[in-house]
Amino acid sequence: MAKLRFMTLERHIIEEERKHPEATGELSRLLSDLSIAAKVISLEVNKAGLVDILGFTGDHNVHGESVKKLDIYAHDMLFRAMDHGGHLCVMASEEEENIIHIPHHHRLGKYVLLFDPLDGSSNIDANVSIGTIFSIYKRITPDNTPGTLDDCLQAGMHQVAAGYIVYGSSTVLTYTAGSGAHCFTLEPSIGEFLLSHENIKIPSKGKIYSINEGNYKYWHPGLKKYIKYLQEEDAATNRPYSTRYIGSMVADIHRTLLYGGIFMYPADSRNPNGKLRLMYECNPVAMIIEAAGGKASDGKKRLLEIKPDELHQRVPIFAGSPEDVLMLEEFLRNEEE
Ligand code: AHM
Ligand code: MG
Repeated sequence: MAKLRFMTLERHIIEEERKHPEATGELSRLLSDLSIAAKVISLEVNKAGLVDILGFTGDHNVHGESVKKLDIYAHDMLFRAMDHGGHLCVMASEEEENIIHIPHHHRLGKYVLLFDPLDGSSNIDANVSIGTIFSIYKRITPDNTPGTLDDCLQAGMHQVAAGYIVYGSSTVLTYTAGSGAHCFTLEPSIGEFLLSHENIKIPSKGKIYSINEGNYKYWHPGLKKYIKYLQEEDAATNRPYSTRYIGSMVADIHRTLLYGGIFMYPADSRNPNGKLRLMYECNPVAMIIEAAGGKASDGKKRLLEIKPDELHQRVPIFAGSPEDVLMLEEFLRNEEE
């Protein structure tokens, strides 16, 4: 097997930025600050099974010390790592109702950061993979003024970079800054993210579908037909598909990126906009999937083209191998007619 280049995340980001002669290095420094927050969160996530954290605010660990809920801890850590770098003018987090201003004594930058500090947090207590998701835009309001809600409410196609970190059997960071999606694995003893997959290409068609099938009763008829179709036997189209559903979007998306197939969190009769958040979860993941040659849709159109109306807006998502997403869209369309 060909050996990968020995490449740290830091060096990769700098090399990527050098491809753009107009770049100032600010985005590189921003991503590098983010990776430091990821390392600290990873450390805390790994300790979750050792001490009696178990994810609940107000609990006490074995030493009788009160501990923060892990998702609040991750939120605070990201804020503290990112507020003073001078790269950002505003942030928004899935854990906070309103936009987060940069404290006035820090320098303001030209970027906007949105994040889901700890996605899949219902899985923490079972030692199942969870993750952090981030999305970066350039501000649209004038420089050197505090960022606003308008800076945050941009369509996903305007993201300049996006990524996620999966805290799993190892900690893996995947990012794109527009040209390709790249994966790095944390080497814990030296504390560095090392390149593990460069320029990932998602298979054009997969063999796995990923959805919470317990909601079957509430689905759109087109979706029911599509899932039944995937379960039928047909050697020519590689069916039946297998099903895998972790219930942590980052982990389900990471597998989809590497193995192909389709991840779905649809709208249904109880949740007409689905469950997952456009700004914190779906847009960044859609940017990564597209950078790897995949597709991400709300069932009808390209997810990255949705113009958001509110920070915590939910959206149905279907993301993965291009042929699988196109087929799903066709099933949904056929039932509309
Ligand atoms: P969270 O933001 O509260 O962690 O919820 C998001 C998670 C996603 O990671 C995952 O895809 C989805 O919720 C699973 O939801 P469900 O339990 O309804 O299948
Ligand atoms: Mg989430």
